[in-house]
Amino acid sequence: NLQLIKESKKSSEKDHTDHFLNDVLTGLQSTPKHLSSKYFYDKTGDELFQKIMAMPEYYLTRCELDIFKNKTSEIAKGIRADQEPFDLIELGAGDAMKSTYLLKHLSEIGTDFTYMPIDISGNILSVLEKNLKRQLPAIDIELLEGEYFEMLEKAMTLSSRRKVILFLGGNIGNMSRKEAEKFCIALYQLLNKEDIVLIGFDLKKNPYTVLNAYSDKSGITAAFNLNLLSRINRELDGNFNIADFQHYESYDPITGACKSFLISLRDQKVNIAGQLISFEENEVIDMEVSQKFSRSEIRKLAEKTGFRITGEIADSKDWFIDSIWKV
Ligand code: AVJ
Repeated sequence: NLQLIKESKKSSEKDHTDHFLNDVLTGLQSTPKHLSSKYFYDKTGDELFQKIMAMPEYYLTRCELDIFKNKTSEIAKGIRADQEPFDLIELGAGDAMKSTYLLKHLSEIGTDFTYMPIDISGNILSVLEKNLKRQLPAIDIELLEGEYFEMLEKAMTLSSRRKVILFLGGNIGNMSRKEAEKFCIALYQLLNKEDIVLIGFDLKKNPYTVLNAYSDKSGITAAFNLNLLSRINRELDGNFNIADFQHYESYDPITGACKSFLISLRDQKVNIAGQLISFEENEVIDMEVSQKFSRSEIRKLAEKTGFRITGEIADSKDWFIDSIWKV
């Protein structure tokens, strides 16, 4: 009852490297320079992100864990678990630490479903697989390794039941406002009218609380960003000198954009797969956005993209919400 699905191996590994190289070169040849945070998650990146989730400053995971631990039956009711049968698809499942509480609850109440976690990191999916085999050996699982939409389309062909989509952790915050709208519209078009989406949003709060979560004193978030340069060195034959770059975090409490940058500490040239990229001293690479939302911004996003909000589950601090959307 467990299966791993990805594109056929031989062609896909080369395609992934080509795609990665192309994105990196395009991003670093643009003004301003940028890299995509979706590439943070190789094995080292996965390990650093697990360390981030354990940091005292990084409240997001604890808040959403509070929801999944203590409001599990509210979630089950929100996704109408006891109504018609469904399959559960999770976008960016990671190690599935939070969703495991829901999975446990669903199997306890005798729900028949297949769990389909999607993640770009094959490494974290094998961690997830190990955890679930130990904790919930009876559950049907289809591991889907790849990008959100490619694998969502695959999941649609594998499942003949109603769909419940989990998109947790504030992962939607890694998209720009435009990208988030496009994403939600595409999701709406893919789904059927009985399907439900549960999306996690990190709420706007004291700006220091947000800023500290992404600029920890121990330097783990800095290492998480710098690891992408190391990954480029490893996988794309780059020669970044990591010590010549410094992490910088900013938070704009009006727009809710928490942004990560890497600053070039000197004039330098970096070689990536034979291409030279020039950096000026103090030039930055735009690395990641982690968008924070107000409730009215969430409402606008749902309305603009066709969804109807049918519920909202907040943590006890009211810092994070899982919003339930119907097609
Ligand atoms: C995994 C996207 C939810 O944006 O909060 C953590 C990634 N980046 N610290 C986030 C992240 C820096 C995280 N998400």
